Amino acid sequence: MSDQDRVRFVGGTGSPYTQKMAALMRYRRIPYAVTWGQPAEVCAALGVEEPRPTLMPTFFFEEDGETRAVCDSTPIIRRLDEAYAGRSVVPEDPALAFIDYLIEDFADEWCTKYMFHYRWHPQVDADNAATLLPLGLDVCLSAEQWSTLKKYIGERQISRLYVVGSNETTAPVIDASYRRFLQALEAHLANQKFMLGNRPGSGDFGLFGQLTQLVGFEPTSRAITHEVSPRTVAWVDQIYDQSGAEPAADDWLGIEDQPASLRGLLAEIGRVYAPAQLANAAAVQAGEENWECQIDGATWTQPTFPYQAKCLRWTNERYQALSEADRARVDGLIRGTGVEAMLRATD
Ligand SMILES: N[C@@H](CCC(=O)N[C@@H](CS)C(=O)NCC(=O)O)C(=O)O
Repeated sequence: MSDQDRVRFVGGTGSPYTQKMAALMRYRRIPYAVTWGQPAEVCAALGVEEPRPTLMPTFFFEEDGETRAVCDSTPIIRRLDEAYAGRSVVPEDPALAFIDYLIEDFADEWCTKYMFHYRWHPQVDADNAATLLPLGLDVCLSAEQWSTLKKYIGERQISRLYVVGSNETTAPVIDASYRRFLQALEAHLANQKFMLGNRPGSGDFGLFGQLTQLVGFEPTSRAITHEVSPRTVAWVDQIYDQSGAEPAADDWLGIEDQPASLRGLLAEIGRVYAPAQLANAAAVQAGEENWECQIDGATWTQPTFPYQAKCLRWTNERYQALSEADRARVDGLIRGTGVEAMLRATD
């Protein structure tokens, strides 16, 4: 194998999506080369046009003899699934693949609110993150550069807490949701190793990415996770490197055979993520810059995100693309969880 056969990507140790993809590459046994740094700088060094927006991680793929920089882990996972045979993270059963996709979407778009909130809302965590994140990109920073970056990153990110809807009103809502999410995982992991059976799906990697930070980086959420779900703490260590797992086709559990504990996770998705997604999509449609809705008994306010409206549309398209029989199987699993509301949206 030559170095050119390695899939190159760049991101940060403190970036959940970068950790998601690095763990995926290890599990899939895809040779990779990760650079810990700023995507814009690596694009410039390679003479490659930056993706818009430029996010962590940024992947580099050879296309028609040219290197192209690409972002967004969810489609990249599907692209890698097509390009590299075996050890797929997308269940063959379309109904199960839909549930896997839903869990990945929830991890990427809602669990990241837990991550960002615990990282920058509590003072102790904000100080920890502002101190360590610059070093995660360059461990040799001079004291002067370090203190400049610490101030810059800390001020910038704290001022962006509103972007994920984190504020004094929503702090208890986020905290309660994180604790219920952990209780659901604690119950579910007592039954099986991964969300949908005995092999990991894309949803597991999505959750893992956010949890690397929630368990491994932010002091407040680390303490909560140890208190509420020791199994989650151990799971994060294990999913970090699943290169030795030997998955078999029947390691995916059929929808009908999933333990009741899976519904705990789906119920959290329906309780908090569904209303947020619906309110955001309605605001995008109405051309409003902000949205407000009731989530778990509190008023949630945040800026509108066209990308998250697209996520809702993609979820719906996947649901609608299922055969009638598979839709009925999905319906049977999600009935009463609140997820149904997301699948009625037609934007
Ligand atoms: N949907 C993207 C999200 C990636 C993302 O948001 N990455 C963050 C870091 S974890 C980022 O680069 N944010 C840019 C910024 O904060 O300026 C994915 O799945 O890859």
